[in-house]
Amino acid sequence: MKFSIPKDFLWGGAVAAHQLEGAWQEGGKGPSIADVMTAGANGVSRQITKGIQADKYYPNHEAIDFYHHYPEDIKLFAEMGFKCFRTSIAWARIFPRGDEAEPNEAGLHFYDKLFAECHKYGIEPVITLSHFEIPYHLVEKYGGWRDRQLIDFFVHFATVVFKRYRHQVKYWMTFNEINNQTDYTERFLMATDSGLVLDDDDPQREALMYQAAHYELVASALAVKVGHQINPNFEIGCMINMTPLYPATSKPVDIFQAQKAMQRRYWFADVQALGTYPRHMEAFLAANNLRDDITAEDRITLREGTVDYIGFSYYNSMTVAAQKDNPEFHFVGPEAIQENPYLKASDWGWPIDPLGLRFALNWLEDHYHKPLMIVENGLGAKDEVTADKQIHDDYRIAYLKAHIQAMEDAIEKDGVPVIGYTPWGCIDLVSAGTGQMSKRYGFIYVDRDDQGNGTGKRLKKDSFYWYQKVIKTNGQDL
Ligand code: P53
Repeated sequence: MKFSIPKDFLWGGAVAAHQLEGAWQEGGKGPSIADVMTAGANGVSRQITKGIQADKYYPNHEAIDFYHHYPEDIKLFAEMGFKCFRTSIAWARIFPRGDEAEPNEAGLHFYDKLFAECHKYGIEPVITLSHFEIPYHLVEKYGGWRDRQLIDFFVHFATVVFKRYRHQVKYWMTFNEINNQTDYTERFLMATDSGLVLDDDDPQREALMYQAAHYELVASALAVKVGHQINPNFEIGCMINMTPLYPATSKPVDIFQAQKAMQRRYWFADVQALGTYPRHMEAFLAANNLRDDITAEDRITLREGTVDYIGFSYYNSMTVAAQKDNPEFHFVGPEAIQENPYLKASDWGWPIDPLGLRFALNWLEDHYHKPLMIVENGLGAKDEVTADKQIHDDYRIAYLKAHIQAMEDAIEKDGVPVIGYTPWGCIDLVSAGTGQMSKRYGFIYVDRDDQGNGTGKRLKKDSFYWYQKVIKTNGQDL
C-alpha cells in the first residue's frame, strides 16, 4: 500500500455565506442571526441586538458583496487551481422566515448560478447547510433550536436543496462547528450554533444547550438519511471544531482533566459518526438531568443517519489544568485554560501549533475510522498593502506551510485518510468571532475596512502564488 496524497485530493478554500455574500435583503432573503450581530474587535465581543437597530453597524449586511462579485472571485479561485470550494447555502435566502412551506425561487436561483460558475472551472462545491445563519424569524418566534419543530424546518430546507442541487453538489456538511456550543457560557456561540439568545446568567443555559444540540443531531441524522435517498452518491459529513486539549503537566489529575475535556467537547462527533451517545455522556446527562426530551425513535434515527466523513476545522490546540484537584466538570472555563509556554500565538491570541493538526488527525482516525476533510485552517492576521499594491504575507505562508506539512506527515507516516484541505477565508471576509475585516485569512485581499469603507477591489497576495504552486505540485512543493 502506498501512503501518499491521493491524485484526486480536494485542494480548495472555505468560506460561509453570511461572512462574504452581503446583499442581505436582495433576492427576497430574510434576515439571519448574523444580520443582528454588530462589529466587535480583538477581545471585544459582538453584540446580538434585538432586531436590526438603525444606529448600529452590522458588518455582514454588505460583507465583501460576493453576491455580485462571485464570477470574478471564482475565476481567481480557478487561477489558483482550486479543485473544490466550500461555502454554505444561506438558509434565509431559501426560506426567508424559515418556517414557510414553499422555498424562495430567487434564492435557489442564486446558488444555481454560483454552482454553475464553479463547474465551469471544474471546481467541486462543498456545501454546509447551516453555518451560523439560522433565519432570525426562527429565533424570534420559536427561540431557536430549543423547539423540536426546528427539526422539521431544517429537514425541509435540506430536502429542498438536496433535490435542487443533486447533480451540482456531491459533498455536504450538516451543521458547522456543532460542538462550539459546548462552551454554553459564551452568548455568541449559543446564538451562532443554536439560535439561542440568552442572558449571560440564564440558569437554564446549560440545559437549553444540551436539548438544542440533541435536536440538531436528530435533524442532522434525518438530513443524512434523506440526502442518501435523493442521491446515493452524496457524501454527507458532520463538521466539528477540533481543538485538541493538552494536559498542562504530567500530573495524573491534569491528564485526566484533559481527557474529560476532550470527552465534553467531541461527543457530538461520536453521535454523528457512530450513531449513539457515548456512555460517558449518558452518565453525565443522567446525573445532571439534562436532555430530557429524547425518544426511542430519535435513537433509531441517530443510528440510521451516520455521516460519510468527518469535516473539521483546526486552528489551534489548548492546554488545560485540573481545578482544585477535581477533574469533574461541566465545561472547561477560562480558569482551567493555561498558556502553553512552548507555543507562540497569533495577533488575536490563538496559539500556533502545526503538530496539533497531526495529533488531531490521528485522534479522529483512532476514534471514527472514516475519511477526514480539513475544511478550515488558517491564520487571521493584519495585512499591509505596499505602495505598488503588493501584500507580502510571508507569515501566512509560514503558517499554512507548516500545517500542510503536518497533514502530509499524518497521511504518509501515520496512514490517516485525508480527502481534502480547504483553508479558511480563501478570500478576505468578515470574521465570525469579531466582525472585523482586518482579521484577514485570504489569499485574495479585499479593500474594505472595519467600518465598511473601501473600494471592494480584490488583490492577489504573495500567498496566492504560493498556494497555486502547492496545488499544482499536489502538495510536493511547499
Ligand atoms: P474568526 C470559535 C472557535 C473556533 C472557530 O474564526 C470559530 C469560532 C467562532 O468564531 O469559527 C470558525 O472569524 C468558523 C468560521 C470562522 C473561523 O472559524 O473568529 O467556522 O465561520 O470565521 C475563524 O477568526
